[in-house]
Amino acid sequence: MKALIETRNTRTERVFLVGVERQNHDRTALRDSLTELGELTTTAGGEVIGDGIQKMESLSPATFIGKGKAEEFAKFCETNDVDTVIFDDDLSPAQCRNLEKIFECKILDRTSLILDIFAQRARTREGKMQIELAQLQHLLPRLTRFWGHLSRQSGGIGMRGGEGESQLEADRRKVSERIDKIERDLDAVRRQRATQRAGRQRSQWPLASIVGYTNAGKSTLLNALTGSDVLAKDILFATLDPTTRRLKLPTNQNVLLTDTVGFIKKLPHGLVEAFKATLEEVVRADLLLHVVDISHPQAEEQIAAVDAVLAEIGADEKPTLMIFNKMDRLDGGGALNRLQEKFPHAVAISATTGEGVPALLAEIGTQLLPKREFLELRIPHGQSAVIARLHKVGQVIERRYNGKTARFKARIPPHHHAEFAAFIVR
Ligand SMILES: Nc1nc2c(ncn2[C@@H]2O[C@H](COP(=O)(O)OP(=O)(O)OP(=O)(O)O)[C@@H](O)[C@H]2O)c(=O)[nH]1
Ligand SMILES: [Mg+2]
Repeated sequence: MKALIETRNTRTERVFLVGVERQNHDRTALRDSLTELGELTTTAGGEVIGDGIQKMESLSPATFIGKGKAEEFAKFCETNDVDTVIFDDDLSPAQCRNLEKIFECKILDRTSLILDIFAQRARTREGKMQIELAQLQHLLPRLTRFWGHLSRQSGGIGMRGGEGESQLEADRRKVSERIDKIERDLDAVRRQRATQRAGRQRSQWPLASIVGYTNAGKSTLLNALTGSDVLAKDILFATLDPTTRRLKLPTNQNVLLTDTVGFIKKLPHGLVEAFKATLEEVVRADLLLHVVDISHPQAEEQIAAVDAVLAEIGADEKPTLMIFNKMDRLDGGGALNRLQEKFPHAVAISATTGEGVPALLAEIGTQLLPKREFLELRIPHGQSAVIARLHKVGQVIERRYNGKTARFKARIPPHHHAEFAAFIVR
């Protein structure tokens, strides 16, 4: 079955952004949020023509911003040939419809925009299915507005759909069938993942997951540590699908390192839901490596946004190593000093120059150490296979031979405990 919502290139859309300044909220935060919305728009292939802010104490249930303000913005949009207006906050389907009547152009919210970028980026079958599901669920109630007089304007950002629109129009049932089908397929894919995972579980290397705000340098770090070549680019959401690589620490300990999708402020809940399977790597990790772009003026807010998503997926209690990246871009130490005070164990690095990476590896080793159990063993010389095995899976710290047995002090991964149980002295 063909996807109902598909990605296709369209001409550069002219976009106007709208933000709301609420009482007691500071203006810089809103400005930064709009700047980010602008970056998201560019990432999606649009061109920002301008933006407008309205100060409001309470939002209008009908039109989100005030009707008068909306009309004022609409006039600007008409004069400047704007195709699409994007709101920094989520709109209800009714607000979308009402605003569309005022603006007479396509109205999107932040969530639709992020979903659209994800749709463009998804590469694996699972990624594509997850995103299509989230899009169908989020956009479906909002799509209705394009069925009327504005149907000509559908397509483009947030609305990329091949045969989609007419199909939707013709038969809503088809959409829910499609949702069912994706859900079934996703189930199958997830079962397959679980099998792969079980296979990996047998190898029992500890798992470390790289998390962080989008564009923090997660993929660059994975590449630097493991010599892989995951796409690392100065765009938002360069990575969608997780990549796992083996990392051998200087102590010879092996770690499975996963790079995955970046987080963002106001990450749509539906998307977190949709990506739960992908993010399972994060949930299952023994250690989280939280990469922060320390050169970003909003570094602290970004840390908070990442923590919020971690809490949402139930991974906020995990042992976490804070990594302050892009040290090479810092000139003054203002934000760095403040954040180092807050996170005294953070490791400062530059993933591009390699500065601080040896210290990072040592710290990862230390953090994962409790994964190994310290044991004293007595093994008869005759059991040479067991002795060889011990050297292979463990780290022998001390060895003494007396008489017919050899005594060892060694660290071994706990899942190998059973193999040596008969020989443990202490
Ligand atoms: N100057 C400098 N740039 C860096 C460093 N680390 C990463 N970058 C750059 O930052 C940009 C984003 O890097 P990525 O590795 O793609 O970031 P990411 O966290 O994987 O981003 P997403 O996958 O989009 O969420 C790229 O242009 C990198 O070259 C660093 O230590 N110093
Ligand atoms: Mg990446």
